[in-house]
Amino acid sequence: MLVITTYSCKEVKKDAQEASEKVEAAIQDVNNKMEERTMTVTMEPKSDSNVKGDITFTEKGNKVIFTEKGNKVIMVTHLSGLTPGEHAIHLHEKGDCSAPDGKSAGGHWNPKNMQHSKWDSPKGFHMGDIGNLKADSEGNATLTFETGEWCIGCDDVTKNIIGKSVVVHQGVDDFTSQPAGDAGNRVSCGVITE
Ligand SMILES: [Cu+2]
Ligand SMILES: [Zn+2]
Repeated sequence: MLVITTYSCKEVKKDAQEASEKVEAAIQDVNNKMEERTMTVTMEPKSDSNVKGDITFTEKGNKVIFTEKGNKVIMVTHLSGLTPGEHAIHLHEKGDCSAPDGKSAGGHWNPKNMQHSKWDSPKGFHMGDIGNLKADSEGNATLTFETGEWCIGCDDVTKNIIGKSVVVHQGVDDFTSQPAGDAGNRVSCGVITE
């Protein structure tokens, strides 16, 4: 009896071991199919400012489980040369930062024809209405923003951020004034290109 018990105990352990190896292999398989795209946008000074830095956009998701619809884009912004305090940051509709005042970037990216507002406002908002970031006493600012409403290079024109630009303003976005939150001069601009 004792021998049999020991034997079946070993069998159970072996089965458990095999099962956990199978689970690990399945997880590995899913991870291999995880989609991750990263791109960096260089922010250049505009309107005679010194505001520069870079922004990375990373799309993370899983085509197998969540399909592309469940993907998220994470935006990490690092800027220097700002005046201390809050500054508006948006995605604008044209991927053109050539004008010295940044106006070549056009208005806010608004593919769904909504009013300007705060991100996630129930009244609607522009797809470019990221909001404000805060610079410290040295003029440095960091902002991490994450959303499932954007994609990097997908077919949905209401989500695809490629070909748009990032604009940082001298002033604060009041989330109310139309069409752009009364945020003042454009002090930094960068084009989102593949
Ligand atoms: Cu703007
Ligand atoms: Zn807006």
